[in-house]
Amino acid sequence: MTTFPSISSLGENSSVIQNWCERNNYSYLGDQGGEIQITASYSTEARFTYLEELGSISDEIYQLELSGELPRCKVNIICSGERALRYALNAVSFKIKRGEWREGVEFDYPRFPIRGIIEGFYGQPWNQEQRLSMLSFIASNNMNTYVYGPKDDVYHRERWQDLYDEESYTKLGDVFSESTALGLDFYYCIAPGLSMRYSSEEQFEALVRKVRQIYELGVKKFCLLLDDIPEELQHQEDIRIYSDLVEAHIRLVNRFYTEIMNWDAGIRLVVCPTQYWGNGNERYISLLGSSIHPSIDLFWTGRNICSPEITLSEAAVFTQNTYRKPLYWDNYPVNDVEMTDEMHIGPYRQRDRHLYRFSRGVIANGMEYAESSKISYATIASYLWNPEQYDPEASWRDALKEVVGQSDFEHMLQFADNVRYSCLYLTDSPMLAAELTRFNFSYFYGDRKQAIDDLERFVLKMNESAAVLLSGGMENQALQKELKRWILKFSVGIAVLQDCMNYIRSQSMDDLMVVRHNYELYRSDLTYVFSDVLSSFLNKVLEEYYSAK
Ligand code: LTM
Repeated sequence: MTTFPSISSLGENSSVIQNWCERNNYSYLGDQGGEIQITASYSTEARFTYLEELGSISDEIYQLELSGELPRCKVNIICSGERALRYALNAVSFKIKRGEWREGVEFDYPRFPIRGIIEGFYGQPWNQEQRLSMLSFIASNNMNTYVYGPKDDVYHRERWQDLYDEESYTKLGDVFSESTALGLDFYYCIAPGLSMRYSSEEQFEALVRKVRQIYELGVKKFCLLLDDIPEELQHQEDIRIYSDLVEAHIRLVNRFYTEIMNWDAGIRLVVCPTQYWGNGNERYISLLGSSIHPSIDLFWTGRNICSPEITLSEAAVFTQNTYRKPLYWDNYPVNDVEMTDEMHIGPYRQRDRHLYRFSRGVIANGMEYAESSKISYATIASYLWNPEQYDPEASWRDALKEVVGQSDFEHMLQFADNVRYSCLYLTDSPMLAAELTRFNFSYFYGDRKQAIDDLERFVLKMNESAAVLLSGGMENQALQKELKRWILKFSVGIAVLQDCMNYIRSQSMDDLMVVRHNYELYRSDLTYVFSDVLSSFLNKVLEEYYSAK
């Protein structure tokens, strides 16, 4: 375990610094005696409150001045407020952990205004421990929003009219309090669309009563989710009153918004439309966008449910038709429904570097595997902070180190490099693919024995990593448990590769039979690892492409 330097701080913001230290495993020694002496002040000067680039007011800007060398040094922070102070402290911590401490001054701020995650997947919702750990993780990665909307929390969707029971209500309250303590915005989502009769006064009142229960916890940010429901009106009473679904939704959203704004002018509402993906100029989304209150944000997943890329022109079409910038509900790393054989731990990609100028922000939908989600979430956080400088590979390595721990990093990298496939990246295994390309070339045009030796060495290294990851001794036990299914498939794939090496070396038909037999076993397990990189090679082996003749 790394030991971090102790911290002291001077000034009126010491309680925030102390709180941050306690949550981030730094020992806090009061106003003197710490190895790092921090002084922090809030400023209302324009450069700390106004982002010219976005033409908006911000409370997330900081300046950090580092003097001296670790472990004895001084840090002077000037910032726009408490949130910005936390980001400055996170920056100090990153520098310590990554060994990047340099004397000097830096000024920084996030590019996307809304940067967060949604627990919005189908499947087992995170348990309370996972949820609280996730809040702390995203806060330490400079995100600012957590959205609660697990499809399988019955009170959120199926039994949307029922008030929370005492136990669930207390837990939700704790999640809200913890979010607030960490400087995160907490959004509560309600999803009445599976059964709601839009024309019913009684059901509208039930919706308001339910949301009021959450408001009484202190929550002021809500989402009305109308995704994944019938696209046509279902109830005869509604069909009689409304010409179509969008008319019912416009009426519902505006009425609901007016109602909750009467409670409190500080309330914010986000709506997830029934048509939440596409070009952004279709009839439903254009009518909804042009008819609901301009302060309501709209969730949008891009051109697809899981969009391979998000471009500026797509964002512009959405804005032209809905009169607001999209708030992206990005379906990555989620792996529910048809994606349950995949594990999405690769880096975030293919979102335009300038998207922050054309959108309200990004909320990334997680996997039910909380620890594994943290790997891609860390890369998303770094993209959202500064997309113009975002480097997916560098950020991914940092993320692996952070989530997996330094001691298991190299082994995890060997594995994770073969588990990158998703809608953002339709291939996999770049290291193995490069190794196989080298093998092919030198097998046919170079030194055949050397080619076999080199590939075998690479396979042995992967095998060693698989053995360590399966041994049960990883620092992050929860992660190991979640990934076990994929690590097992990885090790089966490696075993078949080893069979191939035996056959290529011996050229014996018996060895080829072993490859054939084990390849069938490998193929019968649908757990997705290696994408088609390994199977393309195995098919060639079975076609006797590497016959010595
Ligand atoms: O994406 C949206 C708006 N809704 C659902 C999500 O709840 C689900 O997790 C993803 C991925 O399957 N797809 C959806 O349609």
